[in-house]
Amino acid sequence: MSDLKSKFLEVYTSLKSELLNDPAFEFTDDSRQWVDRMLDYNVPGGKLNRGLSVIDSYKLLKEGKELTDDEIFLACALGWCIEWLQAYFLVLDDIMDNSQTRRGQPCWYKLPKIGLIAANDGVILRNHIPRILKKHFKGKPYYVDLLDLFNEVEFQTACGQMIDLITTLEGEKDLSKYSISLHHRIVQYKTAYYSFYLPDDYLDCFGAPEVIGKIGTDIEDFKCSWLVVKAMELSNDEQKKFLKENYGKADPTCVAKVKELYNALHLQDAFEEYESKSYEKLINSIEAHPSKAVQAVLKSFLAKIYKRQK
Ligand code: DMA
Ligand code: MG
Ligand code: MG
Ligand code: MG
Repeated sequence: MSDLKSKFLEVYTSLKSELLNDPAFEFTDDSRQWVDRMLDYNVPGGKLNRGLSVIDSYKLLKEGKELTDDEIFLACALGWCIEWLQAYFLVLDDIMDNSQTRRGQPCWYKLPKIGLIAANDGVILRNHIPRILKKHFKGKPYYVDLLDLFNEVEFQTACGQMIDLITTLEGEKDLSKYSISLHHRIVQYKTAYYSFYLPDDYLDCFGAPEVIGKIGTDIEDFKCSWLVVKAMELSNDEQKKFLKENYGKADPTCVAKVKELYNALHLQDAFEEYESKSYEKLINSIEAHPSKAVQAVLKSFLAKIYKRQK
């Protein structure tokens, strides 16, 4: 493990212990244990790309100047706030998407004795962010800006989740309303603001569950994914009819039929082409930015997601 990552994980342990001893709530042993287990299950188990990027970016923006221990701690704490935000959204997202697995284990709400208590756990996760910020950033001139930024990003992401969900409403399933612009609008709000833009739909369908840590549900859930939009674009009338008959059904044979059609339409090739074209476009616009330090931050982000397998 890199030094940076082990430092980052150390900070998790200390933030968790502060939260478990927050004087604003009189913990009992049971409630403390609940939160302890809930945090370990949902917060640190991902790739940590977003959290680690905060420290990476801070370093790059300091242009080689050595960071103090205090600065490293604060960058880690802020990185963890993003990981907490992500955990909050994922716990609730898995309930709403009726998903089974996440990060290589059953979704939190699927565990015995958890169920819909997970909904409140999500709210707790969200509320931990201002607790962390208050403890470590109160008194800094940018404290209010940090709170405001998390509020802003949460609002945009929640709106993205809303449009992702209401486009799949039962009884109104209509593939012909799915377009690339609707898809862009959904991913812009549900993913881009709190991380970066990319169609993670590709991995939902073609990623290996043991690698991506989750079993995709976009086809069953009638999601307006990049793949189904592209499939509609490439299909003839007969294939469109076939897609309409099989998309959005929980039946595994229907899901398999949709994947067969995706293969027949060579969507994997179409995606690769789309991905490399997007990469070129992004590199060009990054290189047009006047600051070399900002260019480095953006390129390091892009390197983390380009041709990713998980
Ligand atoms: C999830 O989108 C969005 C947020 C804000 C967590 P998604 O349902 O496509 O994610 P996943 O495919 O990981 O369930
Ligand atoms: Mg989901
Ligand atoms: Mg979702
Ligand atoms: Mg997805």
